[in-house]
Amino acid sequence: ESQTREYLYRSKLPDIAIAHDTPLVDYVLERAARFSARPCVIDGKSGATLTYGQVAVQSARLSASLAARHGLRRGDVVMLLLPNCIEFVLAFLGILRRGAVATTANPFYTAREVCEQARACNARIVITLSPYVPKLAELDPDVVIFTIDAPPPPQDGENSRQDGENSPRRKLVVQPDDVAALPYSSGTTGLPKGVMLTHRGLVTSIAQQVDGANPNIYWTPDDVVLCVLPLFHIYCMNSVFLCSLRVGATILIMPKFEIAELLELIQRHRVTIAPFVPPIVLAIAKNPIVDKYDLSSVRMVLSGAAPLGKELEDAFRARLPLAVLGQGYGMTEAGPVIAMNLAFAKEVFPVKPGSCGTIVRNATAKVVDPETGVSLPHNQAGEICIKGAQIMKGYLNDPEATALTIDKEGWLHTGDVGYIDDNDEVFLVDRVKEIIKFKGFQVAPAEVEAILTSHPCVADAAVIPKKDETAGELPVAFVVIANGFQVSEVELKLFVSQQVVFYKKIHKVYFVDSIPKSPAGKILRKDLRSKLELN
Ligand code: AYL
Repeated sequence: ESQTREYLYRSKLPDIAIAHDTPLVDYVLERAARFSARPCVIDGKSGATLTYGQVAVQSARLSASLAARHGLRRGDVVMLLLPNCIEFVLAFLGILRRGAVATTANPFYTAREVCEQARACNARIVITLSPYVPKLAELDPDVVIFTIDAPPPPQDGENSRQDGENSPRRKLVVQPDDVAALPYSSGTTGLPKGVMLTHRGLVTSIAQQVDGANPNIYWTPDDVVLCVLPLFHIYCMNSVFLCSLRVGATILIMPKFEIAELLELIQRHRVTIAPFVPPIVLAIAKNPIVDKYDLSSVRMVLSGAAPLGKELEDAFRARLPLAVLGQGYGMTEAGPVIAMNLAFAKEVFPVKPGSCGTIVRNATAKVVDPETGVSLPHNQAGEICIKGAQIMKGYLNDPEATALTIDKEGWLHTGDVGYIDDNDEVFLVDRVKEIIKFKGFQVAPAEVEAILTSHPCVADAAVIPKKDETAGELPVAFVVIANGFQVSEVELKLFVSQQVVFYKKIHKVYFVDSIPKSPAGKILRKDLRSKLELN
């Protein structure tokens, strides 16, 4: 219980001064005037380009329009239900300029999933495309639906309206502890919850990545950063979009992953930075068409959000020998970046394959025994905990779940099991949380279990991950049929898939007599996992 010595881990990079009190948009666009004529965002498909100057002006205009037309105010929540597109970037910045909050959702979500999130965070406005409007039919009629592909005509005087954009008053509108982004995550247990990321937290996270004399990730205004991962997910929102703005790089937007198109875009735009997830790394490592393209411009490839196997790392390196490949490790609630590969730094450090990076600067980590809470020395595996100004403020309207994740001393418990080696590199080995990761996307077992048990023929259900070569993990279900009822695997799979986005679908149903549970009623997921391995 009482431990004489705490084992704490920090970056090898020195701490830096961070502009904690600056609103996020001012911070990321701080040097934009210097780059104003340079390309900021390019739409990969059409080639349409906006410069930094245009992004600054158009996001301010959109911000003023949301305020003038819809009365958008500080603290209001706006949902972005969009694929990757230039308008996502403009809308996100426009919302935050007002001190309002951007909650992001997957446009492939079913109506049920979209409405649940929009209602839970009391979204006042939804910014989307017209094909997705039917998903919003069940929302309160007061919610404003703003379609960017069919926008209303500008109102008189709207474009000329200054609305205090550059007045000193605006600086006072946004406070550092105001929520800026509200992505949803199920964290270590239960249903998806709104993760409150503040201006201060996000400024800190971006500074930890790209600021300082020796930035952990060294990007310059000459870099072209590929934006193929979904902007609604924190990885791309933070480490691709916001970090690119901060350094003045060009963001090349692709709405969805398609291998030939991606390779073609890399070649055409001389992409230098490629942030990926393991399934994309796998596709590039394995697909023979890669040889048909000139990918020599790529100097840095980041992988994160799910484990990257050592063999895959090697196979990929053989394919793109000129690029530095490394991993970042994060979690939405952690702000999100916890560790980042130091081979991406301006002055690089030696790193090992398989590592998830080194703890980011201006932060502290520890590795604790999940049973006793005692902190552990180098090379011993335990639950990774992180502390710093970058972590979430908490879960929206959920103090209990917040207290389960961030302890009284401010440590965020990740639910990831790993160790930190003698070179201070993080290696993840397991998870002690429920979450399933399908191609880096989160699946909350509790959500799928609730759907299954809502079926009249199902008495009880448990959903757990099954290892898979391409997806990493697949959700599979153990189901207890209610007495006297009959239902097939096919029927249950269909019942779930009609209510969820593709990655939450059930890939296999195992019918069982009972679900193993602890005396307190918690599903013993470990027992089910070992059952799967015997199968
Ligand atoms: P969420 N290797 C293995 N597992 C990982 C890794 C990794 N490199 N990164 C994340 N995970 C798992 O909230 C881990 O279980 O955020 C972690 O708790 O959707 C969980 O994914 C969190 O899932 C970056 C790099 C953000 C990574 C991220 C993480 C985004 C995933 C910014 O630059």
